[in-house]
Amino acid sequence: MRIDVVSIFPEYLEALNISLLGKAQDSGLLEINVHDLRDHTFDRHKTVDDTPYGGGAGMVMKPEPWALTLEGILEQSPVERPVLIVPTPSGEVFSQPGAYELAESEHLIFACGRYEGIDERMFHWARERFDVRLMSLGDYVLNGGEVAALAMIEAIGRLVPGVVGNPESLVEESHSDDGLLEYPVYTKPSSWREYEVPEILLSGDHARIAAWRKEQQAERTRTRRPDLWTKHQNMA
Ligand code: JCZ
Repeated sequence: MRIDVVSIFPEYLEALNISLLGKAQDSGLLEINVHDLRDHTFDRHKTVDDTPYGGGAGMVMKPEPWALTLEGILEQSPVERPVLIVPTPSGEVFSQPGAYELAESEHLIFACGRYEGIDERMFHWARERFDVRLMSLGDYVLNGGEVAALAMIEAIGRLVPGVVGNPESLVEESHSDDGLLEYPVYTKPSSWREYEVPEILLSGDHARIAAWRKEQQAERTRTRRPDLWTKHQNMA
C-alpha cells in the first residue's frame, strides 16, 4: 500500500517511521511519503492561508498549493482515482469497519488542514480526480488534521497483510469483535503490592475463565459504553 500525507508540519508525521509502521516501510509492505504543502508556494513567505471571504475569525487555506501538491502525487499514483482522506470534525466518523475497508486500497492520500480549514473549491476540484472522504476521529476539535491522520494511518496500516507480525492477533481481534469491550488482563506477579489477580484466572478451569471474562466484558460495556451495550443486546 502507498500512503501520501500532505501537511504544513511534516515533522508531525515522523512518528510513522517507528515501531510497526516503520518496520512495514523497511520491508516494503508500506510506502509512506510525507509532503510539505509549503513546497508548492511561490512567494517569499511561503503563504498557504488568507483571510476568509464574508468575514469571520481565523484564516482559510488557499486552494492552489493543495492542487499543485495533489497533482504531483496523482502523477505517481498506481491507480486512476486514489482515495483522498481529509480529516475534519465535520466528516463521517472513522471506525474499525472503515479501517478494514480502506485497508483494501492500493493508494491513500491524507490532506491535513490547519486553521479554519481549506477553501471549499479545493474539494470540488478534488472530487473530479479522487474519491474524496471527509473523516472525523470523533466529536472533539483538534488544531489540525495531522493527529487524526496519524491515528487513521495506524489503524489502517496494521490491517495491511503482513504488517502485524503475528496475524493471529488480528484474527483474535476480529473473532472477539462481538460489540463488547475487552476483558481485564493480568500478568505476573500474582500478588502485587496489596492487589491480587482474580483467583479464577489461576484455577486452570478454562470454561469458568471464559464465562468470567464474558461477564467482565458485559459489565464493562454496560457501565462504560451504554451505547454499545444497547447495540449488542439488539444483536444477541
Ligand atoms: C484542520 N482544524 C482537521 C478532526 N475529529 C477531528 N477533530 N478535529 C479534527 C480536525 C481539526 C482541524 C483540521 C483544522 C481536522
